[in-house]
Amino acid sequence: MTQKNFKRTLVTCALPYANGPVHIGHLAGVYVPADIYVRYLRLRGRDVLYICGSDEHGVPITIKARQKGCSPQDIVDEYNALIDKSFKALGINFDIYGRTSSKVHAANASQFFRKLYDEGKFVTRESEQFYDPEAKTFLADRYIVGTCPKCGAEGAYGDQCEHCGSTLSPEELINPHSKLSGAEPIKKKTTHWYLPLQDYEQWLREWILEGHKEWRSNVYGQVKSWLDGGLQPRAVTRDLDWGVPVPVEGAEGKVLYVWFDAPIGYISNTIELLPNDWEKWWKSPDTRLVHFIGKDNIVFHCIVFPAMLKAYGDGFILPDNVPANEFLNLEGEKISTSRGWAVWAHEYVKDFPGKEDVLRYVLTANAPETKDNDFSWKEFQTRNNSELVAIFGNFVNRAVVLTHKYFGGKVPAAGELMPADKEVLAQIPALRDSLEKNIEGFRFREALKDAMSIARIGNKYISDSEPWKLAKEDLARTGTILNVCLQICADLAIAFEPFTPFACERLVKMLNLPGTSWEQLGAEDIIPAGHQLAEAQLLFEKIDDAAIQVQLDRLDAIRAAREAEAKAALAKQVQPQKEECTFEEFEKMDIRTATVLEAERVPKTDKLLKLTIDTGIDKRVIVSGIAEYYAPEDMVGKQICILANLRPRVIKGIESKGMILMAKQGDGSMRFVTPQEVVANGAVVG
Ligand code: B3M
Ligand code: ZN
Repeated sequence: MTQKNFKRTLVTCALPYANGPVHIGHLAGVYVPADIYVRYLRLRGRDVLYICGSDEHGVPITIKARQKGCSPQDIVDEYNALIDKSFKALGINFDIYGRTSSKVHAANASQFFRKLYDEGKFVTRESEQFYDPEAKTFLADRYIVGTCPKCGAEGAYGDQCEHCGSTLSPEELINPHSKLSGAEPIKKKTTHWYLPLQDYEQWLREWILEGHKEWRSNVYGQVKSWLDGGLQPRAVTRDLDWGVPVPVEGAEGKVLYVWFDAPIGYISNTIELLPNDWEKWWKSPDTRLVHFIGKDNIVFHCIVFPAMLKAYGDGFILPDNVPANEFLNLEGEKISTSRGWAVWAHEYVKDFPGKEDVLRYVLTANAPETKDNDFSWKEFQTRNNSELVAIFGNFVNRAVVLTHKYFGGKVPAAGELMPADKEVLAQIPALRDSLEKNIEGFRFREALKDAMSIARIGNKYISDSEPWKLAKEDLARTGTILNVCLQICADLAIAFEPFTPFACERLVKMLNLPGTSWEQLGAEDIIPAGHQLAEAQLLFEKIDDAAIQVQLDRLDAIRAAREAEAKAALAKQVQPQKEECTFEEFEKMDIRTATVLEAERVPKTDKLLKLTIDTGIDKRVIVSGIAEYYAPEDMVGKQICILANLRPRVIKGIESKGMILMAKQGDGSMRFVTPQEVVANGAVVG
């Protein structure tokens, strides 16, 4: 189905979890592409509804609340406001930015569940879940902590060890205990409701694999592999005290599973916005529903939510397309809210005031539409300086400044057009057609290239025509050239509006236009001769190295802190005890105190020190791999413990008689062992 078969378009954006700010990964993955699409449809005069809102339930929010010592409501209130503000600052203006902690949503999600429950669309299952006997509550995996069985790190969660990244189950944890009370979790029976997804498998195959072959290959492929893998019943309730209560007698302490509740939030937010008119958006075949999401949400938007809508019936429409993006990385590393490795939208807006368009532009230019991609601050600076400033901005500035200089700011008459003029103008309609095809096809990177081609054409035309030279001898020809340039400036104000709305607003003001419409794009006389332009103003400003360095330093500090934390965690890791030995075996070892008399590095090695020591028995040389941890001068005069009767070995040509006893931590770092007080050299350690 194409856009043309529908009377209206309902665009939803994945509801961001209200347990942290939005970052450039969210923007590149979901919100900037969606905004480009909605702005374009509106430019085309299409009837669009643009829905989003905070996803305010789920375990991570309750964990964050515990960490901050506040309520989950406090958490979602804080981040709902911050996220809403961030979107608006970036020109992402939903028709409603709602929230799933709203009363409208609670009522709507409850009735949605209850209808499926009453019509027997769920199956129940009894299972054993971990339960905290002291806090008297069931424990989600994240609420169970213990020692990681893989790396020995403390504080591993029941579902994952954040130190070594291993996926775990609570049963695998060593010494598992509840984050709530510290008690050891016990298993307790609990009943939950499940949506039997397998019952919808054939229908999903027909609807998607047969009916939507036009979906992006990453989406289509993921759906196909889920279906080929066989669908399983999916839990739609959880034992939690934060969420929409399960509206069934005897279900106290149970709430709707966040991924059951959240997609219903799209409908709730529409009801909140249009209480008397929402059904024409959600229940009419004339509405085209498009879900903008990241790839990690494909199964919920292409399988679970459609199955829920199918089960509910009542005429709910299904998504006509789900253009899911892949992931954006940051400076070559995965963006991570929990590890703070991100560029936060609200911080960007503060650090780069007036450059909101630049972020939209760069995130579109390198959008992860078909594969994961990377954001680097250097590329951000380069694209701004060499594309937006040097081409788009520079072209517009020259056209407007020269019109003020030679024609008092009035659009000069377009005399007879030369072949070069016609050739330039003739390229715009084709670029408009390509723009339309690419945006309608959710290929926003390609669409941005089309828009940028218009700027490149204009910039080349004015550079080749050199009106600033021509003006002295042929003002009429100069006027024709500038007239052509100003038409192209108007084209840019239209073509770039979905991508860089703030700059286009300024450009429309500079051209003193009452407004623009998509139909004007590519026309030859958008701005009539004699039209008075407003004063020239820079559309974009260069970004200097210092501003970029501030961002890079911030990331370096995050990386350093993370490495220090990982090193500290590693240092705490304890080697498992070796196998038993007999006292007789121990007695063979002759451990003595000794004092270092001289110390020097072993040439051509990084790790070795040559120590001359007084063992109380004799003076001898020991070669030891401690140069990474001790400078030679720091060792002189120190009292150490040595294994005196270790068979001598030749190391790097030096005979080493004995071994220094070192305390080696999990991260490999070493400290030499020394008596708490100085004792006589040769004292027997045992
Ligand atoms: N809250 C966002 C995420 O998985 C999730 C989307 C819900 S859309 C109904 O990052
Ligand atoms: Zn681990």
